[in-house]
Amino acid sequence: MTTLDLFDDAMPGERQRMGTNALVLRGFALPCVDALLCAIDDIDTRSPFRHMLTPGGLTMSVALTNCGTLGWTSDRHGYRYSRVDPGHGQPWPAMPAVFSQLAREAAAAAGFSGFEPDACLINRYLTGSRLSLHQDKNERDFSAPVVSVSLGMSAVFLFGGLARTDKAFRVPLHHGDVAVWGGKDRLRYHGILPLAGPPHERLGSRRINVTFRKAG
Ligand code: MD3
Ligand code: FE
Repeated sequence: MTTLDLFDDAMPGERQRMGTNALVLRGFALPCVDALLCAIDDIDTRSPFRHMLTPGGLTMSVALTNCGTLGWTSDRHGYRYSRVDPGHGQPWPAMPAVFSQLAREAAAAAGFSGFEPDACLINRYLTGSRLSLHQDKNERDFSAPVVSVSLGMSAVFLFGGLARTDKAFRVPLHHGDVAVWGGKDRLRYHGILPLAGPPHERLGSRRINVTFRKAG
């Protein structure tokens, strides 16, 4: 099987189930990509992408920024949500309306009505960047879903189980795809394989992932 075969299975408009409460909405964000990219540029000027340190003292290969009331941060003391950008001590940029509307609509399309995220993490991958297998456990309320939007280069998402050692399966994520995780699937281990493959026509050798959560 070639890489192309792997990335061939997704057509805009398709809904692919990954678990009982986990769904990929193929191409769901395509109609608002221009507005999303414009808003991300604006956020980057006020709270620039940066590589954070893990509690273990390693520099993350993924660069990140945030918008919304609460932003996810990491340093030697651990992972936490913060109301201010630790780079300059000011609040994170407000969540643009195009972001919150997309998150609400995608959550509703997946069966989670009334999703009002207060946290939006924006991850930037370059070729070779990866996110090792982890759980998202820093949020207060696990009953709200997580909504994520993929932009730019395609990536291979690893979707494991509730234990780190459970076998993980691979799900390709493409430009414009939106994924929604709720219920028990919300606490499954997951990660992103090292970014590889051809550059994206619009974003070059970059992948941007925008993740919405109810953190507070
Ligand atoms: C599955 N981000 O920021 S998509 C993260 O593409 C993160 O940047 C990846 O994992 C990325 O924490 C993966 C989003 C994602 C987020 C939360 C999840 C997938 C999830 C929680 C449970 C299961
Ligand atoms: Fe995660």
